Amino acid sequence: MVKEIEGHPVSRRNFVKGTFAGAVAGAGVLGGASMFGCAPKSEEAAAPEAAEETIAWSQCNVNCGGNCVFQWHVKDGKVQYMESDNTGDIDLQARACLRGRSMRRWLNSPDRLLYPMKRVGKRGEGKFEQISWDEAVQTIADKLKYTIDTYGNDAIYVNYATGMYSATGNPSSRLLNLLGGHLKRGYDYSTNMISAALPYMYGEECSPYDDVFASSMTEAEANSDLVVMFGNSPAETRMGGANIVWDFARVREAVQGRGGKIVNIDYRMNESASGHPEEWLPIRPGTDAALACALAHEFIANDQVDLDFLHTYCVGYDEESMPESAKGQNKSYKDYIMGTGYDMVEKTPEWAAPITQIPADTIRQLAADLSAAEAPFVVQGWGPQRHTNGEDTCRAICMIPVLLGKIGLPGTNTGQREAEPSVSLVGGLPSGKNPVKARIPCYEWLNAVDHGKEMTATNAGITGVDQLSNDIKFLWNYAGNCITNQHGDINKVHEILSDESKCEFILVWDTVMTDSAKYADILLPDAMRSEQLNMKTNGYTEWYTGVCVGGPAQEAPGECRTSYDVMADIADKFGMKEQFTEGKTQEQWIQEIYEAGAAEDSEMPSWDEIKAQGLYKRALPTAIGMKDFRDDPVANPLATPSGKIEIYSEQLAEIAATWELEEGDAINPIPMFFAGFQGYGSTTDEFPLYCSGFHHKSRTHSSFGFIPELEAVARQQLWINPADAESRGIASGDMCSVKSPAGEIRIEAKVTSRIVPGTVGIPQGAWHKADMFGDKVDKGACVNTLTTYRPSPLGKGNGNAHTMIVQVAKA
Ligand SMILES: Nc1nc2c(c(=O)[nH]1)N[C@H]1C(S)=C(S)[C@@H](COP(=O)(O)OP(=O)(O)OC[C@H]3O[C@@H](n4cnc5c(=O)[nH]c(N)nc54)[C@H](O)[C@@H]3O)O[C@H]1N2
Ligand SMILES: Nc1nc2c(c(=O)[nH]1)N[C@H]1C(S)=C(S)[C@@H](COP(=O)(O)OP(=O)(O)OC[C@H]3O[C@@H](n4cnc5c(=O)[nH]c(N)nc54)[C@H](O)[C@@H]3O)O[C@H]1N2
Ligand code: SF4
Ligand SMILES: [Mo]
Repeated sequence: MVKEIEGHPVSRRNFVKGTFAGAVAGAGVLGGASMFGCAPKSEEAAAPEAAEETIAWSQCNVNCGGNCVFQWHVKDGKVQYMESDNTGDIDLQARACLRGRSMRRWLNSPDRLLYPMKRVGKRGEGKFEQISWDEAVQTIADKLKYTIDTYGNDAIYVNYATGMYSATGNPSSRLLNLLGGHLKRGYDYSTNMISAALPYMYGEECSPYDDVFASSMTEAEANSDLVVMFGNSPAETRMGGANIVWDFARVREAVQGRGGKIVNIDYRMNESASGHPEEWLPIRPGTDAALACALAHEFIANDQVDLDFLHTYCVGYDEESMPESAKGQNKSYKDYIMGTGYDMVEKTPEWAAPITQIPADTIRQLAADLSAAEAPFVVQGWGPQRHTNGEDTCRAICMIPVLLGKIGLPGTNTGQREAEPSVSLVGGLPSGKNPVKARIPCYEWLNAVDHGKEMTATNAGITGVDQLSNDIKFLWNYAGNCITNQHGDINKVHEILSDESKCEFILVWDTVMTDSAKYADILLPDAMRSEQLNMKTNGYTEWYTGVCVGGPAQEAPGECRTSYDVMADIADKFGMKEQFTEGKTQEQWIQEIYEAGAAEDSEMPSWDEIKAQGLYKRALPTAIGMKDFRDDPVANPLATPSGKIEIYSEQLAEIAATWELEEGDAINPIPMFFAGFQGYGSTTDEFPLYCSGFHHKSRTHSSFGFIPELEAVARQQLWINPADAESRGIASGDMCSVKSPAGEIRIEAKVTSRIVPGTVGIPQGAWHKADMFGDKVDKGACVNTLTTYRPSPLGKGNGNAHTMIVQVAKA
């Protein structure tokens, strides 16, 4: 007997047995819930011959945070069509967006990799030859052994890769740790700058993915009267039912319903503001800190700061609250803003207007609205921090609620991204212990290939050791496209990886022939998660926590195998198969991992029950960031040296004094406006336009980028303002050349006043398509052909991902 579980009908069974209609009857009515790809259920046709069908549950395992639910309808061993989540409360349905709904096209794509291959052309040329699994496994084992014997385990590096999230998803570390470990990696490509900087202000436990330091959107919905969003577009980056786009629609309704408003600050009118143009506050990219400083100026000049809060909860606002080491030097935040310290420039709205392109009066109005709001909910996406000055920008935005003392209270937020609680119901395959001490910031891998042994703690943010003792010689790349496409400066990557004496061996393991795959020495085909038993707890939705178990829906094509089995075979070459598998199949591991999770949580169904019902989920409570600290700062201090919010960080001052930085870079102890490399003021006659990026609806990064139907829905286009287009004779639909100091792309123009003049915008993740042995012009319009490889000052991250200078011409 399957027990009654909240949000899930008891009648669900794996086998539909002709009761198809009855089985979904408990699913609820979906009226009006069709926004952003969450299609109403009525659009999903019932199976014509339901009696012969089975349902296999699975999930979308790419990295957009949703992990939305699939119900594959299977007949004769082949997927017929997909239904998404139609179970339980309609507010808790993890319904797939259009990308997830195109997953069948991925599974059945003619572009699938079908067998192991070895490279026969030059790196980057894309010429491969089929080999046997045994040859592939033997070659990898031989190269691993050679690398370990010749250089040591710290010459092996597992590249950052986010293509596939699943409980048994990526056992690479488990395997390599058995062999003595591998060079470690820190940060990620999503949040590198904010992850590096914000802990200096809010404490080292502060994570960009939690509900302790950030409030949930549901809190804004319940209590806020003003939502101010910096570079945050849930309608693009948090699509699908398992994400917050639906909640965001409810936030708007609730906030406006109580007479409040939404302000969406972005260099383009993003999809979240589209249809609500009055909400858009256009800003030049990379200048949010200048806006934040001018707002601060207004709060201070008009006596609107919460001095009690600043003196009780914070360090460094004014002279009185400065740490001893920095007293008497005019180094406080207030000194910076009011022009009595640092650059001695007063950060008035008139100062900020030409930098931000926002009129001074508009800045004054926003300051007045913020200080008048009872519960301002200030929230930043990760767009503003993905800039060369992102480390200052993210802290500068957080200063807004700090100055107003609107933190830890109902309806407020800390200035971070909305909470993304990782309430994992189940864990993953244990990865064991990695004995290698050295760790590099993940974006530094290319430098570590090129000149790893020169990299130190103070010139490259190396931790664990003072200096690397090896260059990277073996690059292991599973389920990622960050060798080229998603990294930065693809032309530079090509140059460094072409020299086979540097990185001697590259393993790429994917499901399709990506641009990164062209650099592989051995290229392995993977079975998709819908082609094996899959289990995944919820993504980073704040809505619900859940777990989905099911599959395979159909057999993997060609010679595709599960990576677990292949890694067990690699372990076998070292006589370590038993240690790798512990005598268990992948299925047995999944059951064990599930049962360990269920043992901790009395509400979770049993293994037999979850196998029968596929999905278990429940709502999460709303969160108010830093509530405990606000309630009692003595009992619940922050994990900063002072236990308080550090507006001035002595640790950052120390780093600034001791690290070796690239010319023009800076690390600042207080959050300042600092233009950054290729930022404001850096355009030239040759490159007179700013250029920035954004995450696009038709792809998850480069994933789904080969599916023509999705490209047709939301095309890869250059956003350009009419003022910039007309002077260049460019009309919508024209093919353009975009050149940066790093490279050149071809892209179709979208002439629109939805972007600020002087800046062009390019959706990130398009597939790089260039003749790397010819003109290198990228006809696929990958933004990373244009980015310069320059790790950010503090976190050594991909700040350049959204900061570029370019010229545009009709091609
Ligand atoms: N300029 C610029 N660059 C960026 C960004 C930006 O905004 N601007 N964004 C950055 C961010 S935030 C991120 S997270 C990274 C993401 O970069 P990546 O982690 O490289 O993400 P994807 O491009 O989605 O690549 C995932 C790969 O996994 C493969 N894959 C999917 N399923 C499976 C599977 O089951 N098995 C295997 N073996 N492979 C599978 C897909 O085919 C795809 O090639 O990109 C970063 N790069
Ligand atoms: N559809 C889709 N969804 C995704 C992904 C995807 O590739 N496609 N990727 C997923 C992943 S791994 C991540 S990390 C997240 C990324 O989530 P984010 O990092 O938040 O996404 P971005 O699109 O880079 O930036 C958000 C918004 O900031 C704007 N922006 C860029 N620079 C600036 C700036 O300097 N100032 C201001 N005010 N605005 C700016 C952009 O135009 C965009 O509208 O999205 C996730 N969701
Ligand atoms: S791409 Fe993201 S939102 Fe779309 S179905 Fe997959 S997990 Fe859900
Ligand atoms: Mo990301």
